[in-house]
Amino acid sequence: MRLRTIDLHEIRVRLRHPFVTSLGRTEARGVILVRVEDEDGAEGWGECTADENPFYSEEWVDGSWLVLRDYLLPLAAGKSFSHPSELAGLFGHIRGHRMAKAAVENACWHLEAQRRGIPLWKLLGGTRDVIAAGVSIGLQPTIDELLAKVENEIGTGYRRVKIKIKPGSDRALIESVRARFPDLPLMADANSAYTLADTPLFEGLDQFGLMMIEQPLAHDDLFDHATLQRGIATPVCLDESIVKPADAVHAIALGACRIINVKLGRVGGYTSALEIERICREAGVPVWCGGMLESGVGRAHNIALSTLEGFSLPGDVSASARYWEQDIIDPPVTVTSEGLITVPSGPGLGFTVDRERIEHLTVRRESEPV
Ligand code: OSB
Ligand code: MG
Repeated sequence: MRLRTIDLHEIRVRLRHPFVTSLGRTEARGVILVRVEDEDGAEGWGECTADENPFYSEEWVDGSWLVLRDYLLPLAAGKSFSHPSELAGLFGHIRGHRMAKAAVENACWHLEAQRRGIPLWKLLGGTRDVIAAGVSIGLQPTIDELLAKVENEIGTGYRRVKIKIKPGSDRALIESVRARFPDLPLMADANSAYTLADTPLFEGLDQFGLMMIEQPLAHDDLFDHATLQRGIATPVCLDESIVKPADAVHAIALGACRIINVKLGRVGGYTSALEIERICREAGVPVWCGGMLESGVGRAHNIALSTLEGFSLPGDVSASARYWEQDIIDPPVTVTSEGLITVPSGPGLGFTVDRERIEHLTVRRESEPV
């Protein structure tokens, strides 16, 4: 493929419901979409999963926009590639900015699948034609509202529920959900809100049979997570701490976690995500696909990633309707009453990207023609 054009669109979309975590509150998202087109007119789409603020990671929408506009687009435009994995090497001398890099690299994977006329998930080496969906439920104003949300999601069919916790809103939430739903596959995500001084709290959670506790400690730590994991029975799952394959190697060697959440943006794109999946599969560490409140483009990429063999646990990939009044792909992502997402069999992402809707929502654009 030779990239003839790369376009950036920033769309602004309101969430149907605010999403609250220990990091803050999200009511709307600015989503950067990358569109690549090759000389034959084939196209691919990628989504930058950076949030509006640098709270979950160092990246944020305005910073990603600049690094895309001033570095990544000029580097990639006009270049020829025999495989989309070559993008990772092209961007290698630029430190960090993984969500921005992933948006371009993933768009090129989509483009390559389009060129070959095959589903992207098959190009990736995926083996599932159906994936198990889970939900991530944000902090709610009251425990009763949380219980109602959980009940509603289970009623829709979701197979596993993750709830957000933060200091002061932790044990009581888990205790209440567990008491009401004794057999529910349940987990909690702290988004780095605790320290080793909170070890007694985590010891106390062992009795609730959580599938895992996600990212309890600092976003850039492995060592303290290893100390915590040695002291508790509940598996630790790392999210923020794993941004590249070497982190997965080190986390496993240290015993810092027993499960890893893989997010395409956080780890810098498919090449890195595939490597992490392989490392974990060979070490017997299950992985699952995390979410970043994606629009349809990012959501469709998450479905493709989730078809890989190592993704043996339900992820945070759920229906478009949980987030958006109207998604930017057609059809929107839906979930069966058994909590499953059928992987599309068509070429590329297997969904149509709704150009008209994207134009309507666009608040900023940039184009690198050649
Ligand atoms: O920690 O997994 C997280 C959303 C934004 C940033 C970080 C996280 C999340 C979620 C939501 O948990 C997952 C989703 O529903 O997309
Ligand atoms: Mg998380």
